Amino acid sequence: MNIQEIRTNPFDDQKPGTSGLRKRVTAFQQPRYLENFVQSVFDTQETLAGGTLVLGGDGRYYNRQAIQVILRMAAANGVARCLVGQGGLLSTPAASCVIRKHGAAGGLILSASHNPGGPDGDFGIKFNIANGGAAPEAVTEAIYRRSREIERYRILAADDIDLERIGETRLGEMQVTIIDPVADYAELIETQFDFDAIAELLGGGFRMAFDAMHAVTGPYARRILEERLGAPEGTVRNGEPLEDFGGGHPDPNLAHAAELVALTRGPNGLDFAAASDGDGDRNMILGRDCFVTPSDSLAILTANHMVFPAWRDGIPGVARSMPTSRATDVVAERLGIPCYETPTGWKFFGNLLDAGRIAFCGEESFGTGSAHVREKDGLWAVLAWLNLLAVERRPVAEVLRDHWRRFGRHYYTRHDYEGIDSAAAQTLMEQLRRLMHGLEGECYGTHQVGHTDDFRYVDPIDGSVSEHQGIRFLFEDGSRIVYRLSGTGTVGATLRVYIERHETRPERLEDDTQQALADLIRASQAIADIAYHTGREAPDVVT
Ligand code: VG1
Ligand code: CO
Repeated sequence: MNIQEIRTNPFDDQKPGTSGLRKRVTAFQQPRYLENFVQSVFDTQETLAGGTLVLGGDGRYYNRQAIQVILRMAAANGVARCLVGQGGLLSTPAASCVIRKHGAAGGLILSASHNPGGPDGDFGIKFNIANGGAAPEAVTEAIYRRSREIERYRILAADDIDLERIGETRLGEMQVTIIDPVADYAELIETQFDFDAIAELLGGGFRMAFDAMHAVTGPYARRILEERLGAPEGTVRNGEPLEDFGGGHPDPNLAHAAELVALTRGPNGLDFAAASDGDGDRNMILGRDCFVTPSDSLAILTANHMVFPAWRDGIPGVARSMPTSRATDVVAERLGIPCYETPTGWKFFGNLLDAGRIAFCGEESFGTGSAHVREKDGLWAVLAWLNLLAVERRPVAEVLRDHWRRFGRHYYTRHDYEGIDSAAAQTLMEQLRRLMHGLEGECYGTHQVGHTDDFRYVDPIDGSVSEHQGIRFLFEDGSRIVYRLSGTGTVGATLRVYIERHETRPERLEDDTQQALADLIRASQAIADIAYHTGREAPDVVT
């Protein structure tokens, strides 16, 4: 075996954000950049030596090169076995599933999620632990600390291995198994839902489309929706994973999946449409002439958990990220189960899921999932909705309206101010932190500020504390405005402002969201002096 010890020195920008280390492709192409981060993982995660590592990514530009480097480094660092998705592909939820099923010590997932790909786009790498979930803060901190003092990395001098041929090979002393990226996941997901009912729905004139946005979910959706459940060929659109996602932005929202949205409009619109993101963990759910917000989706799935075979006998609890609307809280209260509120980022659900405290969890950012894996799961959400519709047999819009009539409606919007100056963004947040308590009692239109705070999370399972997770303005009438800075951007800073209001008067339930929130939106801009700090009169993206 020809193991090389290569001298290196630290980069100072390898601090993982909300979801791993995410940078421009050009940053990762710097000599030693990827190697330093990966060696920092091996240096701090001692169970990897002698253990199994899962490896795969969303297929974006640089995926294959990175996989070859990581394989050689894994071999040189004593990993016993590496499971790699064929072609270097593994969706994020599938990677989580494979880690759990095969008792791996961890996994490395290569993705920048919904960020654009290609030579001028973004790349990312994320370490997942043995429970299949993204590493918690203590682990990412240790990796980051190591990256600041690294002096050498280890790599095997060897040729590239063939990522296409399923089966076993060796790299030095390490066994490499190229696996079908879909098989384990497809087997698991079938245990969660009533596949017979869904197949019957799809065979009975129900019209749907799934947009894989030329990202990783194409092969998964084809196998499960078309081959297994009998949806007509062509149901899965843009199903070929491409290195640049066909030039698109693999972000399933109303702006980036506009073509799909158009298919659901008008009397001839599809009954159902859905999309997923670059790495397959996000979802967008549409019905004819309607869009289900991710916050409502979590609430509706929670209210209807008994239609899912895996949860027929009840659910222990649910969780949502703090900025996600409180629609699920209302349902949980009615069901008499706890609803936990965690900081942004799926990793914060891990302990609750491991402890069996929650069945479902979700984020407003198009993330929904359950205890079947430790990542959010786009196809899980799509199948959950199909399972629900197979039982309900009525249009999505009716399911939605019926939910609002029973629980009230949480008008909800997120305003993003993107690519703003990082220092200006910090100043804005610091000023808010200083001013917030003084604004308690102030009135904005008819909304009076009640309590304000800077969200601090104490993990109910291990007691770990996460500070400064977003500034909250809670109004006396139950409305809420939340401010936080994004932890996934690669240029400047992104300010996210989350605005919500709970409406229980049935005669007011049909309003347009931006209209229904107009005075709170104005308040959100005034309270934080957004125009002054950012020079922006309006948000760049409204969801
Ligand atoms: C965003 C979302 C957050 C999500 C994260 C990763 O983070 O707001 O809810 O968990 O992306 O999603 P931020 O820090 O930019 O707000 V993904 O699909 O990149 O794994
Ligand atoms: Co994603």
